[in-house]
This record gives sequence, C-alpha cells and structure tokens, in this order.
Amino acid sequence: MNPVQNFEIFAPKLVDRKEYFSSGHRACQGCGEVLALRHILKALGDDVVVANATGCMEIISSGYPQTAWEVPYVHVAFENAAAAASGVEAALKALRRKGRIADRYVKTIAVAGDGGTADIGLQALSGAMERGHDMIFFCLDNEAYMNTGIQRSSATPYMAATTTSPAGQAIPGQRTQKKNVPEIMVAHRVPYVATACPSYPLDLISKVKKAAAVKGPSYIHVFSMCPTGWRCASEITIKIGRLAVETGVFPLYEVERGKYRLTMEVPEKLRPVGDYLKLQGRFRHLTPSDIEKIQDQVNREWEILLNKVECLQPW
Ligand SMILES: Cc1ncc(C[n+]2csc(CCOP(=O)(O)OP(=O)(O)O)c2C)c(N)n1
Ligand code: SF4
Repeated sequence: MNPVQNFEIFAPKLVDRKEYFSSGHRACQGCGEVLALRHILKALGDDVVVANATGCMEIISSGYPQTAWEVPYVHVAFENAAAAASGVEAALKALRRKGRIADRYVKTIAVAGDGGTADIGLQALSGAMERGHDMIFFCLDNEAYMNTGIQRSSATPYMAATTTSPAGQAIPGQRTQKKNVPEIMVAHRVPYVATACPSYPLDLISKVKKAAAVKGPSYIHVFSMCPTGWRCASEITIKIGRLAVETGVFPLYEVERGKYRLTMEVPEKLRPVGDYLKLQGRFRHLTPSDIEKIQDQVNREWEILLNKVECLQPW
C-alpha cells in the first residue's frame, strides 16, 4: 500500500497542528528543505534550541527584522553548526545546574545543508559526535550549495550538472560519487543514525522522535528535494522524493546502536533509476549508457545495505 495515501485521514491525530516554522518565509515553491524543517519542528515541539548554519534555510527564514522561527534560534556560520550547538547544549546544562534556568529538559539541534555538513562543517560535526554532545544534527541534503547558486558539494550525485560541475564536452557533470555521511556517523558509534525524506512525513517524524529520546548524539540525513537546483517542476517535488526512495537512490533506513533496519517496504525489484533521473534537468544530458552506469552503482549500494541489515548485531 502507498504509505502516504491515508495521510489526510490520520494526520490530525498523529501530527502536532501547531506550526513552529511560520508561513511567509521566502523559500522557493516546492522546497523539500523547508517542508522537512516543518515536520522536524512539529516532532520536537516547544522545548528545543536550534543552531542553524548559513544556507537556504537561514536565508529564507531570518531576514532581519523578521523571522519564521517560533522556537529559540541561533544563526551560526556556515562551518560550525555542530560546534555552536555543542556550546548551547553545554550552556543549558550549566545554567540548569546553577539554578539559573528552570530544571526542564530542552533538546538542542543543529541544522545544516549538505555543504555545511559534508564539506565545510564536517570537522565540527565529527568533533561534536565524538565528544558525545546531547544533540540531533540534521543534514538537509539538497545535493548542492543551493543558496549561493547551485555549486557542487561532496554530496552531489555522480553526473549531476551544477554550475561548478557543468555537463558539457569536457566533463559529464559531477565527477565524483556522493559522500556517504550517514556511514561516517555510524563509524562514530553514534547511538542513532537515520535517513529520511519529507515525501514520507510520518517516517521522518517518527525518526525525529526516536532521535530526540536519545540522551546523546544522533544524526538524521534528510533527502531534501530542490526544484530550483534540480531543474524540475515544483509540483512534483513529493513525487521526486518518493522516486528517489523507490529506485533505491536514497533508501530509508535507521541504525540503532549499529543495527541497520530498513524503514521502507523492501521491493522485490527496485524501480528503474531512469524513472527518477528523467524528471530532472540536472540529469538531462545523460545517455542510456550513463543511466546504465548509475543503475549498476545503485544496485551495488542497495546490496551492500541489505547485507548490513541482515548481518549486523547491535552493539
Ligand atoms: C566560510 C564560508 N564560506 C562560504 C560562505 C558562503 N556560503 C553561504 S551559504 C553557502 C552554501 C550553502 O550550501 P549548503 O550548506 O549545501 O546549504 P543550502 O544553501 O544548499 O541549503 C555558501 C558557500 C560562507 N557563508 N562562509
Ligand atoms: S534553492 Fe532549493 S533548497 Fe533553497 S529555498 Fe529554493 S528550493 Fe529550497
């Protein structure tokens, strides 16, 4: 069954009606990042402090003197969302201990794009996870540096055209493979790591709630569709996210204390990757043999993931 089919029927019971990210922000139509953020904040509720790196979600939400954030929020530099969140978390602990603030639990979260996570913020993220700070780090992965004009990041998929990996005679688009940050986080022995996508809102919300229950570091990698940078129609953004999952391009799974679990129905056969690629202008230059190459890579990664799901025990 299509897991989102009955969303309207069940949503009022399952999802907080309150909005913690107000309308009127300046995101593009169909932005997956902003939709993910709305779900994330609904899952977390009031008792939260957000450290948000520069990127689309900061630019569209906090043009002084206005803000779309209905929860405590600090805008930090491109590279240090995790370091700033570490400081917030330590400060909250100290203030509670000294009786300067009410003794109630407040979750600290860091939010950054794929550039602020996989590239320039990776050192701060690794440090925060290694020190064991009580925070959730969210990577809103739209697979490029969108806010500054669609430059490639290390999370840009193979052969995608961006302004700094333009497809032409010299190169076929992005020349390297997408960096696997969730795996890097698993290697840090983080108690909870998950992938998610706003096309599957209930799955995303339940993962955020699980991560929030961890008293320690956790990481959620959110596949965030970007019609502007992916050169696709804004009204198909949810469909694109679902195709990414159904083709195996972005599988949904979680890793609890090292144990992998798929959170999507396992298809007998993945949908052809071309169904996902052909809807996006950033892949319009691909030849049938390019698509075949990408299909082989997706199949291999899928097998690797299934092996992990079947083999590993939790630590
Ligand atoms: C040290 C530093 N280098 C470069 C910039 C310029 N800059 C701001 S946002 C951004 C790209 C952000 O990309 P990403 O983190 O993927 O987030 P997105 O905009 O795609 O949501 C860049 C290069 C900066 N603010 N600070
Ligand atoms: S450029 Fe992409 S990520 Fe940024 S606001 Fe627009 S749709 Fe969202």
